[in-house]
Amino acid sequence: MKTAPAILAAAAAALTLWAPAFPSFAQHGHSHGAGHGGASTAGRELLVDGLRIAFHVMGNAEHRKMLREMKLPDNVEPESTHNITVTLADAATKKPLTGASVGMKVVDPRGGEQIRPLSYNEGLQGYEGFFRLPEKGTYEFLVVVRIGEERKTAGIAWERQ
Ligand SMILES: [Cu+2]
Repeated sequence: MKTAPAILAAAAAALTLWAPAFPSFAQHGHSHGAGHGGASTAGRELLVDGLRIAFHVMGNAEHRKMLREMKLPDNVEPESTHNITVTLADAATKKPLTGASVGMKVVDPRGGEQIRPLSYNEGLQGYEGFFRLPEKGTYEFLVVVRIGEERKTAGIAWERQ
C-alpha cells in the first residue's frame, strides 16, 4: 500500500509530538458504555483543527455483545482481541464525518507495531479495525485522517489492565 510509509512517518511524528501532551495516561482505565456509536463518553476525545477525534476501545467479547444488542453483523476478526473505533465529527456543527480515509498505527508495550487502514462502519458511525492487544501495559494508538488533501494526526495512550 503506497500510503503506508506516509502513515508510518506521520504516526511517528505524531507520537513524538503528542506523547508529552498526555502525561497521565497510565492512570486512566477505560471502559465502554453505550457502544461505539452511542452517547457514551467512555472513549478518549481529542480536538484537532476543528475536528473532534474520539477513540473507542473494546474487548472482542464485549464488542460482540454490543453488536448483538445493536443488531449489527458480527464482523469480529478471529485472530484479534479488541475493536478500535474512531469517530470523527466537525467540532462546530457536531456533524459526523463519514468520507475520510483513516489509518491506524498501534504500538504495543514491547514496541511492536500494527499498522492498517480503518474501515467505515455505518452501524457504528465510525472507522473501525480489529487489533491484537493481548498483554497488559500501555499501548499507543495513532491515527492519520485524510480528508481530501488535508491530513490530520492524533494519538492517545491506552492502558490495558
Ligand atoms: Cu465495541
